[in-house]
Amino acid sequence: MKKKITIILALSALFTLTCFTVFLLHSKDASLVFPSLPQQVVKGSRSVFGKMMDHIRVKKIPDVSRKTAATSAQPAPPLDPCPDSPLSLVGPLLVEFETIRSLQWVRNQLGSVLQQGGRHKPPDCTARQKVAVIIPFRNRYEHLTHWLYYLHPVLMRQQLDYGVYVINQDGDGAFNRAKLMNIGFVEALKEYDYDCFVFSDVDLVPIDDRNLYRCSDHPRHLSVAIDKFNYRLSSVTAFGGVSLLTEEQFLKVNGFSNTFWGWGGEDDDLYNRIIVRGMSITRPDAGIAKYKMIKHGRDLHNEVNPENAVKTKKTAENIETDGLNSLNFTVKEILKDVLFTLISVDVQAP
Ligand code: UDH
Ligand code: MN
Repeated sequence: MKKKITIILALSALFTLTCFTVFLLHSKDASLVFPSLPQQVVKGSRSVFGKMMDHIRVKKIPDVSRKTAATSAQPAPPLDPCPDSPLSLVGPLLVEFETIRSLQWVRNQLGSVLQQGGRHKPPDCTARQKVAVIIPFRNRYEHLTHWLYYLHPVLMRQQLDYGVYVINQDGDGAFNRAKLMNIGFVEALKEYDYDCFVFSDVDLVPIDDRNLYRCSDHPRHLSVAIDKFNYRLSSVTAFGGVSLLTEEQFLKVNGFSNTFWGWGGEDDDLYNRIIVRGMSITRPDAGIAKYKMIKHGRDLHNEVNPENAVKTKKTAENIETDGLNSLNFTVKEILKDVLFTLISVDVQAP
């Protein structure tokens, strides 16, 4: 009899344990089962950079949808459009890169007001534009930290509905800034209905927040006056550094060329594409469109490529077949930091 009871008890304990395991495995919150699951990894295998980012704070976004449904069936009334001239702009800014800033310190400063992936929108009005900031990147962590520290508050004051996309070239093949920009455009659009694209170097920080990161009727060049060039525009056709195009404008020029490997030419080629497609460029006033460039030398695997200058003479021949419509790449990894979305890509360097 005693033996029978023991067997029954053992069997029921086994049954309870099995049920509990099945429940956990089907639970939505996988972290209950796998507490060490790296939640910030969205896709693919983990790079060295991914491992470095393991301490990323994954911000919990409260589930307000259910609460709203319970309290009222009415959706919130739409907010008024934000003013054309944002009211909280301050004008000239103090910008310096001597202070040592860590990514974690910047997260501590700004993380609480941002949404995962480096997103933000004005809480009290509807932004005039949905802006994706695309940054071509490889091994410039220090620059990225300064950039994030200064740009997030500026973009917030400018009342944009924006997201920051760092497009990291995987491997050490020849750098291709232009192709990374095209990839950023395609990948950002998969995520949100952006209507304006800022293509910005990681080392350019505006020193006046009246320089609005907003698109206009024609493609727009923002980095007019850079300290490195004594705050003077290098040429009337300059279009590198920080430039903005709407989705429509970027599609019209078939994006950047994908074939500018190494340093130089891709920005002039984009300028030519704009002219070939019957548009012109606009710029803010040089007294406002001022920038500091973080000091740096030339990077490894981004040497000047003399073939690039030759290619800028052939824009009209190439625009039809070289660009967004011929873009090939592989996404290796997508990381969601609170300060930015990092997309590591294989650009198929030669
Ligand atoms: N970039 C990287 N990693 C690289 C190369 C380029 O992230 O290895 C990105 C980054 O966003 C950078 C942009 O590509 O801001 C443009 O590259 P750059 O900053 O090298 O271009 P710039 O015209 O450089 O500023 C000119 C070479 C400076 C040499 C100065 C020697 N006195
Ligand atoms: Mn630079």
